[in-house]
Order: sequence, then C-alpha cells, then structure tokens
Amino acid sequence: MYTLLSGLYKYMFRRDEYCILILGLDNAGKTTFLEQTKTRFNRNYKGMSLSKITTTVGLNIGTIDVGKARLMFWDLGGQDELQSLWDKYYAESHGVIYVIDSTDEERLSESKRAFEKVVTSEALEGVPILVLANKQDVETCLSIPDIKTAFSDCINKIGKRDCLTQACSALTGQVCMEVFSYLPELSISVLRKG
Ligand code: G3D
Repeated sequence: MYTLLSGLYKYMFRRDEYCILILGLDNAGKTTFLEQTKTRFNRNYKGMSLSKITTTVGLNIGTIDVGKARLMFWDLGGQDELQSLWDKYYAESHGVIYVIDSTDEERLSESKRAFEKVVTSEALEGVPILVLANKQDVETCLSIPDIKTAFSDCINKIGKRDCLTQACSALTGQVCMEVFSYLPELSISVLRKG
C-alpha cells in the first residue's frame, strides 16, 4: 500500500526536467536574462541587482518551474576561448536561447558566426532555438529586421527546427513579456524529449 501511494504521489508531483542552454557572445546579456527570468518565475528568489551583473566567465545555472516542467538554464561564457566548450553541453540540452546584443553592430558578424556553429552542430539537430535580440531598450539599437537581415545566411542552416526571434530587454524586463510567456510553451510543446 505504501509503495502504491508513494508511486502515485511521485507520479502526481513529478516534473519533467529540461535543460536549456543560454548562448551568445560575451556581454550580450545572457546572465542578466537568466537573473531576470529567475526573479520573475521564482517568487522567493532575491536576485542580485541586474545592473551589477558582469560578464559570464564559466557557467551560471538557474532553475525555474513552469507548470509540470522544470527548466534548468545553463548560461555559458561567450568569450572566444569559452565558445569551444559550448558543444560539451549540447548532448544534454533540450533547447537553446541565443542572445544577441542589438546595440553592438561591430560584433554582429562575430555573433552570426557563433550562431552558425550552433545551428550546424549535429548534436543540436532539431533542437528548438529562441533568438533574443537583446538590449532593445537602447534607442539606437538595431531593429529585428536589421538583425534578421544580418543573419539571413543562416536561415537554410536552421533546418526544420522551431526557431523564433524575439525582441528583448533583459535589463528592464519590459519588452520581455512575450519571451516569458513563450517559455512555458517552449518547455511543454516544442522541446526535444530527453
Ligand atoms: P553576458 O552574460 O552575456 O556576458 P551580461 O552579459 O548579462 O553580463 O551583460 C553585459 C552588460 O550588458 C551589462 O552591463 C548588463 O547590464 C548589460 N545588459 C544586459 N542586458 C541588457 C539590456 O537588455 N539592456 C541594456 N541596456 N543593457 C543590458 P555592464 O555595464 O555591467 O557591462
């Protein structure tokens, strides 16, 4: 009887766990996005001040629960020398959030090259990608069409996977609402099953 009840309890409160990689060049706003996400989804989370976040060196991890899903975010360092470590995490991942700094036109082609490597990686074949055009709160930032044009060579390489580009300001959170409302959908319907 105990086994039956404990099995039922576990079934009812079981959470499917998904790993989501947050990738992008250094300074794109990956850690700020992760902190903003944790603050919004974890009621008791007292995060660090977003304006005090410095660029990721190594790895930041964050977990949020959305419905019956637990999303584990791995925010990986984006410096050139750290990008070579990204593929070590690909096999474990169910989704990718790729963050672009919309204010950094100079590094847009560098970001495109890094993105290209991500989408052409065999280990990530079919894995859904959410592209965030971040820092949209800055008046002089590149628009979504500008960024799509700059990344247009990559379209054929994306393949049949789900890929969505969203405007975002991780710092203010104000233009992130669609992104946050997309997260449950990302976790439940489009993620590759483990
Ligand atoms: P990273 O983890 O991708 O390396 P961070 O990037 O999250 O450390 O952010 C790098 C810098 O960009 C930080 O500023 C951070 O405040 C800023 N930033 C992140 N997201 C946004 C955004 O949406 N809008 C604006 N305006 N700035 C953002 P500092 O000054 O600490 O380097």
